[in-house]
Amino acid sequence: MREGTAPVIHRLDYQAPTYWIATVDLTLDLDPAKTLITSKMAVKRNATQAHGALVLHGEELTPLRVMIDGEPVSFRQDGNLLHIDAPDRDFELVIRNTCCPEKNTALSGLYTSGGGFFTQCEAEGFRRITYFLDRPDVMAVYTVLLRADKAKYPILLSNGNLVEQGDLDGGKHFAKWHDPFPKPSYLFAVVAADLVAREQRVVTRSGKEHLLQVYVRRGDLDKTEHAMNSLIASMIWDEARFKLPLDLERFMIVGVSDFNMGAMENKGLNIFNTSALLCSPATQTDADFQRVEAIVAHEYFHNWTGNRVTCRDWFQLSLKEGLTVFRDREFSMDMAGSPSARAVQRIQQVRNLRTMQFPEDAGTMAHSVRPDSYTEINNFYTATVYEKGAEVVGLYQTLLGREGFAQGMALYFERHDGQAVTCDDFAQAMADANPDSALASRLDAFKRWYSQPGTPQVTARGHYDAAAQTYTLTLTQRNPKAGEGAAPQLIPVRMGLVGAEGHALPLNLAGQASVGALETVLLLEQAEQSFTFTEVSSQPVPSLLRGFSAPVLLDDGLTDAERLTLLRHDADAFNRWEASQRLALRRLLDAVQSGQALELDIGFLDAMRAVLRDPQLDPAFKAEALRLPEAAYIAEQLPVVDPQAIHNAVEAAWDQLALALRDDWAWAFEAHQVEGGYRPTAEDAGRRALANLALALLVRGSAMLADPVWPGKAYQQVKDATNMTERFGALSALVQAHAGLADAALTHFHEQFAHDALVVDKWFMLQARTAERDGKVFERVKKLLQHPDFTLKNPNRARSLLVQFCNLNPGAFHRTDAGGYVLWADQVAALDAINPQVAARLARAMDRWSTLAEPFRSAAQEALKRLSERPTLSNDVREIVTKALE
Ligand code: 0A1
Ligand code: ZN
Repeated sequence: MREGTAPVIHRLDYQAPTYWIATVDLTLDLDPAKTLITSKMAVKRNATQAHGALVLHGEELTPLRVMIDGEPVSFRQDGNLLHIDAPDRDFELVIRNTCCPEKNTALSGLYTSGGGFFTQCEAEGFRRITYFLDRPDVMAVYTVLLRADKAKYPILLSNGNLVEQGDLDGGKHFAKWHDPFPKPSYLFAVVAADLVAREQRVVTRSGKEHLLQVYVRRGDLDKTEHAMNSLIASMIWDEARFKLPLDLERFMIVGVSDFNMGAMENKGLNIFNTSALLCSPATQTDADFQRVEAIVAHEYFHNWTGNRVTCRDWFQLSLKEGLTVFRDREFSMDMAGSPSARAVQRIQQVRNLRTMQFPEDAGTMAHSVRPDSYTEINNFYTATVYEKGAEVVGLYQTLLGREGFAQGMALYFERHDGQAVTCDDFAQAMADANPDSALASRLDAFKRWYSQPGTPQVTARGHYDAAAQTYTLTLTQRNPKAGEGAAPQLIPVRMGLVGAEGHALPLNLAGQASVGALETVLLLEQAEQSFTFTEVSSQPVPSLLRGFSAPVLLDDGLTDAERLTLLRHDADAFNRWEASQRLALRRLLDAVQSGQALELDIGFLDAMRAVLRDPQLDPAFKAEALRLPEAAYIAEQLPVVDPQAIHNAVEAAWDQLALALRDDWAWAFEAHQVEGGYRPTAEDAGRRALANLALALLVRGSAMLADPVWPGKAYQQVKDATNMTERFGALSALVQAHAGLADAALTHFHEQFAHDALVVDKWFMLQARTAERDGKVFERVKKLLQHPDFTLKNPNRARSLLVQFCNLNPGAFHRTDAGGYVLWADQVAALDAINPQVAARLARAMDRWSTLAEPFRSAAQEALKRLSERPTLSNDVREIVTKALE
């Protein structure tokens, strides 16, 4: 645990290091209690910087000795820095030190899990293995010798290629690995464990052969097929779309159960949380299959966007993360196939952005895509850096087209392969590859997306002049969170006009070449701009921000009738969904703001029924359109937030949807059963999603009507389902409806899957995420903290109960008796003593406390204060609570 106040690090203070490290020869004698590390480094003077002491990072290490060119030298330790009087020239540096993997519960650096050794070095974990210039601009060629007990650790892995292996005395063995690509220390990895691998040899377009391996614990091998298929699909896609081939003979993925994040892109040796890797129809849902595919792709794509071209400093994190999320999204959309399935992907991305990133961008942790300062970099692996960062990369593609974007990527690699660069370098490559584009002429304005925090608020108002047959659209933008002096951002608004009968109107816009097109992209670049369309024969309905063409909050000022037109007729599937959400949102907000009980009107219910019954629409789309907006997104529309009022409105809306459409849900459930064996295709998953939604509403309605039929069916499905999507769907239906059979179903489910940690995580998660009723969910969560299966030591388990409850279940967490906040403060403190990174995520449940209504606001502030007064907080948690109280 680090104590005291850690310094704030500023982006503009960046300086190149005094020394570079060209090569590293590491020897690790692996022992859980005391691992011995010997590091031999070729150190090079950086002539551009003034000479000074060599200052290396090191944390929780015991130094044994330091030698320069073979001679022992003195060194001085100052907190987490090691000062060495180093000569003003190139030299060889050898350092010997030890660390203690089995005590490393923070899971950063070298740690043990399930009897094996694993590493996690991003962002600053390498310094917990050995002393180093642990910063991403120091790129070295690594050779790694691993020595360990052969029986306990039969598999010894590191980055690159295996050069040598063999037996040693005393039951030990060794393996030597060499990675020819210079890399920053955060991409270093080691695994030593008793694992088995699924292997596949593939030949890529260029004719090169590669060995692909997925390593997991014995017994999990049958759950690796989907990951392997996803890896192969990713390789093929990246070569086809961006001409980016695999550059290694061997590409390895390893699963580990104790891991702070989803997965890590270490060069040639990706390490995965088992939750992001293992897949079987019996134990994982359709959503899990999709997530595994996306994360395997994400880590694989990092090999170019992140590893071959890396970040100069951590302020540039979105350079690799925003870009790689963009790439994995494009991949997932291509894999989904049909236009409708692509739209569903986009809908899910936007739902996620609105519930996770929008609140972040409005809250106490708001930061720009390229932040200006941080205390603990681990706190900046955020929805803003990842998801908003990906939206910003998407803006390039919207402005340049697919071809122009691909050319920008090609120039980026031509210029920067093998370098550590900045977001500016990326933007410049995009502009230079497209010199005549709207981007190139507005690059400075565009780059405000990197520097200004906050979600821009766009308003759109249209005026139709029947006599002149013109339609004038006036767009405005403001971004209060970006602060004084913030300038307008470049916002591409993809749009079309829909005629009264639902047909798309041709667009004739003064100054635009594409006369008569049915869709165009308007560039909003000033605080206010008007666009006049001519030859508009009747009053149109504007369909704006199609495909969510920019990450903004749009006030379109449309009436219900206009939204119904879009819901029925818009050529853009995303905006049809958007219309459904806005219709629901308006009703929910009216109820919350008026303090009146929510009453859904016939018009809305009929519209929802029409969506459900529409033979033209895909089931996956229907499931998205019929889902109500999330509480977190509703809260973002309000200046003062009463979480209980939102909860009550949402619950009432579900109740009324359940009862009013009861026959339709019954039809939908029956009509969308999937016959035959399980396939994780978009089409089958869509049918299951709609059937699950229908079942949830049928059970909900039954609970209100005291009708035993649907709960009975759901209970049977929990017992008999042949795949986890249907089994968990039925279990969720019972639990979310607080049905009488819920407890029995939960017990049955737990007994059946008690041996499978990832399924037990789901069991905790469901109970923590259940909508509150009479305080029962809160009581259950308190009881689950005492459950023998619960532990704070495993991040997946801690998250599945605590993050799900505190961060993602506002209706249960925010209590007038402040019970949720007390639980939160206690658990953050307890978790912080074990794993600061995971504790800091939990700490973020209070990000939006200052907009809460009383009595929540004062109680939340009180809990934050009490937590902040604890003397032993980690830097991670301290930064979060300090910012919350600022
Ligand atoms: N770079 C990884 C995510 C990651 C970040 C930090 C970690 O430990 C603190 C672990 C993983 C990715 O984007 O997939
Ligand atoms: Zn990433």
